[in-house]
Amino acid sequence: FTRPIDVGLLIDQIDQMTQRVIAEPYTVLIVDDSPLMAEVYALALRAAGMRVVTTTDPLEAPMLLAEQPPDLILLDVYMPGCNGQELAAVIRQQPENHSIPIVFLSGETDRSAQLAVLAQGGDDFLTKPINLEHLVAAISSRIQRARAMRSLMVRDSLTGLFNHSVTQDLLIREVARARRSNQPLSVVLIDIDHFKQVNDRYGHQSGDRVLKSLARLLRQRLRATDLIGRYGGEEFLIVMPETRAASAAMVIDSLRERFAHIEHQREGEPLRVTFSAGIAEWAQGIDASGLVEKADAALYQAKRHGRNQVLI
Ligand code: GH3
Ligand code: MG
Ligand code: MG
Ligand code: MG
Repeated sequence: FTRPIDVGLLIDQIDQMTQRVIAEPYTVLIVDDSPLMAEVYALALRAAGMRVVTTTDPLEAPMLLAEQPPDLILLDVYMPGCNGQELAAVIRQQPENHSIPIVFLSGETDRSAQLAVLAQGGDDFLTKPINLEHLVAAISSRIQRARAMRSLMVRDSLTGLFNHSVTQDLLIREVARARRSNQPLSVVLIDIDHFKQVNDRYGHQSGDRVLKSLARLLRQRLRATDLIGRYGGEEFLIVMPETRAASAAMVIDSLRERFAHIEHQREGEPLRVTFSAGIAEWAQGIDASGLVEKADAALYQAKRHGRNQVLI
């Protein structure tokens, strides 16, 4: 080669490509008492690449929502048993459903009736008969914005990992789940070694690149069910459900080794960085903050014993 390959840039590009490819298809829940209408809308949305679940029974909707929260709910207004307006109010009672857009689709053309329905937590009111292209466009743009908004609220902008407060919420949820299911749960606290020196010697931008590359490594190598958060500046918290501390330690130690070998600097001085990690396993009587404290104590020991190591 006459020119060295810019590995960092290449990985960034591949990362962006795969993120685009593995981006989840939009999912829509259609609630309409007419099976024919439900199927017509579903066909149009599926043709546009969306995943669609339909039900003609409004009473079934809350259960479907709990099973798999959709990106958007397309809701008929006049249905026997429970109308769309009542259903929207019920859906909005659940905090986890607050950010799901609800779009009403109905033959109702009376303005004040439409507004009354929207007041129950709807985001838009489309009228039947509707042009299917219009339906697809209206739904995709709603979902696109809802996803962007959600991502802004839950993700750290530098690394794309969960931000501090979301990580904490997820940990609390997982501790409750472990308590209920009596399954093991491990928490890992990672802290980059001598990171201040990295910034001082190589500049803040290089430091940022190191943070991104660690985030990328964690995302690529951990399980889809592991929750990865940027807990502080150069601290990462990983929640590993159904995992014992010993197996968490094995996984994290192999990541530690892999990370330590990454050549971060592209030109000028070579730059290698290490991290230390502390691990704690949930046990009866420990809450989320107690678990983080235990992981932090193990991390402190790892630092004290010379860094670049993983301790339980
Ligand atoms: P130790 O091995 O004991 O953890 O030493 P350390 O230098 O990593 O620890 P310290 O807490 O003293 O320094 C953390 C540094 O992380 C200081 C801060 O400037 C840097 N930092 C925090 N957030 C960011 C960031 O977003 N980007 C960059 N480049 N640096 C950051
Ligand atoms: Mg109807
Ligand atoms: Mg630190
Ligand atoms: Mg540090």
